[in-house]
Amino acid sequence: MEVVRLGVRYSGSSFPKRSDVGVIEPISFIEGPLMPGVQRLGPFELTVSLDAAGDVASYDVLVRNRSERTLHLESVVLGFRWTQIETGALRFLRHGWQSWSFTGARALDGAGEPAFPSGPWLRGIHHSVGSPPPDRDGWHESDLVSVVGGSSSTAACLAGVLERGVGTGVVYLKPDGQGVRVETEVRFEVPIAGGDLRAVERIRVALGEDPNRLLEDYADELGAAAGARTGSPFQTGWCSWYHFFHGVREEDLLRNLEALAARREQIAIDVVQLDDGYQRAIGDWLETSERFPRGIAPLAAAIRDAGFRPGIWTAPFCVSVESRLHQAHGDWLLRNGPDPHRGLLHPQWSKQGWIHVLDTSREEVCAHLSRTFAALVGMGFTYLKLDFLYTVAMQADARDPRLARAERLRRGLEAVRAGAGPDAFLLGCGCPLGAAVGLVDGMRIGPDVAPAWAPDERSRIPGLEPTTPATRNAVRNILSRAWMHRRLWLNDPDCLMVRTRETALTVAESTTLAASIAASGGMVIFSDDVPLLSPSELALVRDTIALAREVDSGGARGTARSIDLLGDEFAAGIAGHTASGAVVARVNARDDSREVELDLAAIGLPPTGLPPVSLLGTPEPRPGGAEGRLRFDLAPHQSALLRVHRNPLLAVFCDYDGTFALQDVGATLARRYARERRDALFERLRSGEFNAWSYNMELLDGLQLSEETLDAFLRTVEADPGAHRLVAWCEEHAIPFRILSDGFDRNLDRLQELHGVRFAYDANRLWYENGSWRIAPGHPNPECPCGTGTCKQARIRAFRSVHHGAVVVHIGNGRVSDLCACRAADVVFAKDTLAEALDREGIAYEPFETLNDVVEGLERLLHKRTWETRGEE
Ligand code: 9PG
Repeated sequence: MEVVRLGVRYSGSSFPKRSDVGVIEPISFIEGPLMPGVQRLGPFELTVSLDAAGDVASYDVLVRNRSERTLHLESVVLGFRWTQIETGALRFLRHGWQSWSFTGARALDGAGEPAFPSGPWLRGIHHSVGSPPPDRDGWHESDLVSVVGGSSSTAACLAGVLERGVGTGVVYLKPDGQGVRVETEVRFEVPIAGGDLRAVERIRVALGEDPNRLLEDYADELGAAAGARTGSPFQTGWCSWYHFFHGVREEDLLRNLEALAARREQIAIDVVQLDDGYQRAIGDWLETSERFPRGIAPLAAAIRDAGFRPGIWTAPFCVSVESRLHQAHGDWLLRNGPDPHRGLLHPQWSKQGWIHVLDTSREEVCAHLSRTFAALVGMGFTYLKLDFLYTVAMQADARDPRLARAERLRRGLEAVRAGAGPDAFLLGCGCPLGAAVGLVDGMRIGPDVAPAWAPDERSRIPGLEPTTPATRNAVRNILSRAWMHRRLWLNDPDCLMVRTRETALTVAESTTLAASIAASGGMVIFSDDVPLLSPSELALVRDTIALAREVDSGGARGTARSIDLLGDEFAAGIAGHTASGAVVARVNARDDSREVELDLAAIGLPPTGLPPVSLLGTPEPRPGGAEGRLRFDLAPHQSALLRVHRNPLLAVFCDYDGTFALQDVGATLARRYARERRDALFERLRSGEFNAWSYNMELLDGLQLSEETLDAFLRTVEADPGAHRLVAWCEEHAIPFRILSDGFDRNLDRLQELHGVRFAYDANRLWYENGSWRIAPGHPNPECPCGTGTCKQARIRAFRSVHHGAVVVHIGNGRVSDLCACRAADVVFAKDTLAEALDREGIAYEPFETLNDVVEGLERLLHKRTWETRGEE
């Protein structure tokens, strides 16, 4: 990697004009060499520090206006040249500015970024700049980050901006002889007073072999620096938008709520989210249209009483002229010279079509946002979909021009968060990606899906084809932005739709959507009219949820990787890895039938002797010649989804209550909140009149314990001092780790979030209905005398049947469910009543006090096992 130049784009006039094509005039560009230390460039002094380690270099730059006048600071440029390319045509990841923007691979040809066929205002909706600077002619452009590589080599180069909500990063690239010019440009677009200093967002340049790996490492650094919120539980839900659209009525929501409650056995989801269509006007989020005559507060209550989490859509920064907000505070808007700024054109939202945007550089606007979201959360809406967020970060005039565009977004989101509180789930949508890290819990990572594969020809706007609502467009971004998941937030791939009526999607197409979501491990929110779904369609929702959850629980950070990310506009597929295998989608995004290949070894899945299993009814593979190579015949837009197993040396199963956590959640709650019943029932359990699950049903089903009281109790539960280390140790050694619990999913989800740890688990189900507990067994086994809701032995046997040769470890403390597990395990770590029971039965075990002791025991076991396995070869 060569360093080329350091440049500043600025204007000597403190209030330069942005021309109607979005270009600042008069503008100057000055440059010097890029090197650590202090240098003067025109009226600026720049201080560069470099932190280089191996194949990664990080640059921090400070810009100071050393003149006495206020200047306009447009951007700071760092230029490099990458020369280590081996062979093959160059391709790069074109990453888009906001959620909906195109993200896919392109050829790094000499033509540069294709000219945008519509005007700069429209271009500015999906690109961080409406018009690129004229000197960027012939350069390719990527927002935030890019990675470039040779199509037939294994060398790749990443350049990315570690945005912190001030500057907006763009990466420019162009071929240059035998190399590639790679430049980052951090845009401020703010006045800088004489003597003032601005810190440029850190720049990361890295070389490596695998584009996915480079992006993951970049996202790790960005997430850590920006305090990314990555610990929310796996999200499942239903959304009104993609069936009812703007026409949604209260009765549609209530009918679906009822249908969801009636089908809870088949599909267990958490969130029920009302989308666009309920509000009185854009901007008036607390008032409803005539289709919601009772307002939204009773809906939140109905959703909650039915046992779901209430969710609602807003476009927090958008304002229509019809709104009361506009009437009362027409002066709160971003402007464009004399006119209010236009954030979008939406004839269904406003007669005049144009939608205006709140100016979050005003304190009173932020206070209004906080109040609005406090009110929504107060009603019970704790899942908040925040849409059209890009509008506040477009090029526009704010009351305080010193606030950069990204800062306007950040201020606005901070105000929403302040009102909504730390526990609300904020979902960004239509949101510039870099600036939102650390504020949102989930993020839409692609264009809208639609009940059609391709964009509607009739509403075609030149330049917007890759971003308009279309399932094809959504799938493309699911495949290309997998690396963000649980590094920056939880990825929202947009809604699953499985219906076969009232849709133009074929079964192959909706299954491709399902397969891409499943293998990505992202959120699963579905959007169909539930009463219309057939049993097989419901099964597709259920299976997609189960598979995505499995991938999501495969690691603390996202484990899904694009297959051949740079090979074509669409990646070839996506592989969601876990320590015990992978869920792999191979996608044919093309419009013709094709025979496609999948090289399992190339995606890190060595052969195990067990054939891969086709999922979601997708095509079976054929052997593809060499070992580990598979072939599929795929129809247009069809995918194959496979489960591939691994053969780990060890597998670790662990009890939760009293083992992973110090307290026993269920037992403590029962003693505290149902003392008398508990004592009586416990006697009957002891005498053998009840089995463990009937005891749970009698005691806990219908338990009147408010969600707030439960949460307050869960906050007091402590993890074993070695718990984090145990999970990390297993992840580091690619050893499957799974909690087997006769407790409840809802509590385990919350405790993972509270403890900042993530694991896969099997457990029983718990939800709230009308304020009381409802429970259902997770994995009962009528054949087993354990009588629990989740038979641990059966779970272990199921694992063993597809992972031959693994030494299975169980860790536990209880004499019922854990004793059952021990009968299927090879090695047992035990304490408390489990240890006593094993003593009585003469079963060998290793005693332990904390999970730190267990890690040491596992360390010895792995050592021995590695040695033995090598010996056998
Ligand atoms: C509600 C919808 C849904 C959806 C959001 C967002 O480019 N466009 O014209 C465009 C229109 C709508 C849109 C996205 C893009 O959808 O992503 O989930 O909430 O708003 O109006």
